[in-house]
Amino acid sequence: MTITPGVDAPTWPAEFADRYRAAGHWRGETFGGMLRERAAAHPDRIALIDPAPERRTWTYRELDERVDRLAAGFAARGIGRGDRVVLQLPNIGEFVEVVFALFRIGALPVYALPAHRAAEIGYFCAFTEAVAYVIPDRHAGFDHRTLASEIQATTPTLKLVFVVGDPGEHTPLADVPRDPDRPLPGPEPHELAFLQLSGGTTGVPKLIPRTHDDYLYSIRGSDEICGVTADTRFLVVLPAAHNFPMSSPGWLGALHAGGTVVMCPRPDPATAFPLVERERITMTGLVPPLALLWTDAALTSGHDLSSLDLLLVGGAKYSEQAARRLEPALGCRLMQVFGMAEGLVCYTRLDDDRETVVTTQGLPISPDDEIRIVDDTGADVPDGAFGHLLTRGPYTIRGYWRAPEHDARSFTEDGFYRTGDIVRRVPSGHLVVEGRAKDQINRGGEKIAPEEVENAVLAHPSVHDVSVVAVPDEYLGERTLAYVIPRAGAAPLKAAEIRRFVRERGLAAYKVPDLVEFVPAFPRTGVGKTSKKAQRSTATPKSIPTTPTPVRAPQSSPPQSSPSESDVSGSD
Ligand code: OOB
Repeated sequence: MTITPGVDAPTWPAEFADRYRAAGHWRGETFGGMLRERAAAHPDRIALIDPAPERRTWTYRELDERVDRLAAGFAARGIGRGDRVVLQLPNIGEFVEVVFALFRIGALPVYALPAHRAAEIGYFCAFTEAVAYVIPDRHAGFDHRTLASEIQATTPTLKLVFVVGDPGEHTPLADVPRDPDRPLPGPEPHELAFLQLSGGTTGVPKLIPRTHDDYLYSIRGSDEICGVTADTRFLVVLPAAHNFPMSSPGWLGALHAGGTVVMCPRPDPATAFPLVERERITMTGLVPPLALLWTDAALTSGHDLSSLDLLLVGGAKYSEQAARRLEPALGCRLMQVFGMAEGLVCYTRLDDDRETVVTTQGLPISPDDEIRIVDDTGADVPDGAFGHLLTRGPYTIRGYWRAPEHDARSFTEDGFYRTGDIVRRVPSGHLVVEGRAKDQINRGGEKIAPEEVENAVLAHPSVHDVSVVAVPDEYLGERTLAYVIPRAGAAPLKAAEIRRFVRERGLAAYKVPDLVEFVPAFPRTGVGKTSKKAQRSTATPKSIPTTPTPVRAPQSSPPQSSPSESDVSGSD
């Protein structure tokens, strides 16, 4: 494996890098440079709109200038090239300013989600030796300043906390900008731009190192496939830190094309529909549960959604029945996306026939995306059969950041990423996602590593053992069920106590088990390991209470498991 200094992760061998440059995929551009060019080309176009609480707009010139001033301020406070900065902002204009300011310095944003709490943030700050943490004062009823103080007390590298809003004992972000007195050297295009979080199958999330060259290529490709132009008005509905709303084609795609990005503070139709109407939104991306909600709400909404041209749905399996209902209800075109923060992104195409759009998860972005579909032994399956998806290409990482032991499991010797997804390829080349072989739960697009939740539950003194599995859910696709064996002689346990315990361990709310069942023992495999497969199959409907959803969701097919499913994480 090739390790480039400053990258801290395996990267592409020289012959591949040369090939990707020769093909014109990697063009030697950086994100800082991209914004500069757009600002020079169309300074007065609106780049960014933050509609709440008062509507704020940024032209490309204003955004570029504010980014320069913020970058100069960060640099003056000692943030330098290669430094890590944990970023945990909701969908607000400052998100974009901070990211581009860090890009200009060559410092690396570490993209935390707004839902993350002490366990995740503490880990990101410690593992990445972050020098700074950027937060809102309060968001969704949670005071991020208190969390920041706690983490600072235990993380020696974390010298700076910047707050959007009332800073408390920390530094207001508004005090940071200053006039640039010297040009910043900036990063090289082959260097890292940021660290993205992996969905995760392991006890703690892995970090995904993406370079300017590779990420910009995926964005250019996405723009072309999705028809993003300077007239595109993209609504950021999902958390801006997630790879899907960031780059598929996302807010970076909209800015790359010279379009307009509109931040959406909450994803519900009551918040989003008035914004679609007022800001004449043309494009957005949703996870399947939200697409269901929007589809239903559109039928009775009095809002004018006629500007909406293209809606991308991905992040989890979108049922064919739900896909068929979307276009007529919302009056726009549907595109399915199957992607991963590690790289590979597949889209259905604008000129695909309707059947292909509703029944497949699309084709890879690049002709140089290499796809292998293999059986459990690693041999290629016959055409049309399903198997494990392996991929390698110009925007798929060759290894995680500082995690050689995970790399050995997650990548083949010749550099293919083991996606953990079970797919088949239809004659047109489109992939259909059939299921998953990795020990991961996909809760409406939010990925949960059972091991991370199990570790939290195991810390409870009255718990002898725990196994967390997915149960089908008509709205979210999957929810989490924790099977718990109480410790002999311990006081009787209640499900609510386990849930509270996990929350108090500082895990994000979406990782708290939806259901808890107490059992005397776990089913075992032939070699005596816990059989999650058996546990999944015995999750009975009685253990699945009605999902509290604001509207009645249509019946969607449960995630399929395929005959070749084997648990690559070794839990079966
Ligand atoms: C996106 O990225 P991640 O990193 O949160 O999750 C990746 C995993 C995939 O390996 C697959 O298991 C699942 O999410 N997934 C889908 C899917 N899209 C993602 N499973 C079934 N159908 C789909 N359409 O989720 C992501 C990144 C970029 C664009 C879109 C999604």
